[in-house]
Amino acid sequence: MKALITGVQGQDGFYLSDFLLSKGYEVVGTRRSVEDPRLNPPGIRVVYGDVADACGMLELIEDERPDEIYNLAAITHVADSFSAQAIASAVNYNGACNVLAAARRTGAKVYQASTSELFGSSAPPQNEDTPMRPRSPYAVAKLGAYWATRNMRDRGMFACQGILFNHESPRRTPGFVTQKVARAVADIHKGLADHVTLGNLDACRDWGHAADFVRAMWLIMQQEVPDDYVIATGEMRSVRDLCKVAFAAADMDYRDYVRTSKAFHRPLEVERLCGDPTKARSIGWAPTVSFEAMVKEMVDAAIQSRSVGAF
Ligand code: F7E
Repeated sequence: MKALITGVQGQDGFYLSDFLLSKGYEVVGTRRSVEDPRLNPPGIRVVYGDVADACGMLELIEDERPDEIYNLAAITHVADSFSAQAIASAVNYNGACNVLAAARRTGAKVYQASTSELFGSSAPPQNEDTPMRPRSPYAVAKLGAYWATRNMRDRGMFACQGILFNHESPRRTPGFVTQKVARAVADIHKGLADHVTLGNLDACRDWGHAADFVRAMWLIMQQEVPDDYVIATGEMRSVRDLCKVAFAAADMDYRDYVRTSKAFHRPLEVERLCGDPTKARSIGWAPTVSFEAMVKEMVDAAIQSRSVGAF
């Protein structure tokens, strides 16, 4: 089996490549940024490819002829998308349409990376039937991709989606709150900083581990009938809870080090996300890493990286 992963240099590309290689797949991944070999997952072939470029995607997919395509390429920072609406749309919506259209020509199956941000202001717990009320340009573009995928499926294509809630790991970039906090703990622990400034500490998320969530992507792709699945742990924590657990992992009390600033608040916030993964459980998926273990892994990795001078 041959898989193509778009956006392979991101966190999920790394874990999914590793998982598919362990299953015996040949894996090709696309990168968009200037080539930095340190970002390439080991054991796979990485080629240039931008999902926003319809011709390029068609050529790539026709040349490579993958059996399965995992469309992970996206503008992923929700906060940044408020000042990049057109780019978010070009990549997260048009990009998904380009991948779907090309895959339809070759007969490849498509997994589209969907997101809990679609639920926006709908109250938790959120499942596949919860009304979608997006609250950012990121989520609006992803909602377009969600419907484009469903429409292609209704036209007979194998097009499926995971509606993934937040998922983290030491491979997360520091623009996301878990890694921002983990690295701040490391810096403070090493005496390199004395505080961290965050935004809304009351926002609540359902945080899982990326390694568990990429397994769900593959499982969704192996079903006989393509469908959409919420992937979540079913447990909700606040950003304040995150701080408490992360600082405690290095024997510190977050109240001594965490400050807040309106500068890190979003123009529109998604206050509470907590998924109901009942449908995913019915196909044999369950998370294995607890919130506490995931946060500790991130803090330990950040302290380790700081010790060797790298971030
Ligand atoms: O924010 C609050 C912030 O940036 C989580 C992406 O993978 O998951 C991710 O989106 C919460 C928000 O992730 C800071 O306001 C407080 O309520 O880590 P985040 P996200 O926006 O939930 C979903 C499922 C995706 O699909 C996205 O692609 O934390 N928060 N203070 C902060 N957030 C950040 N980044 N920085 C702060 O200082």
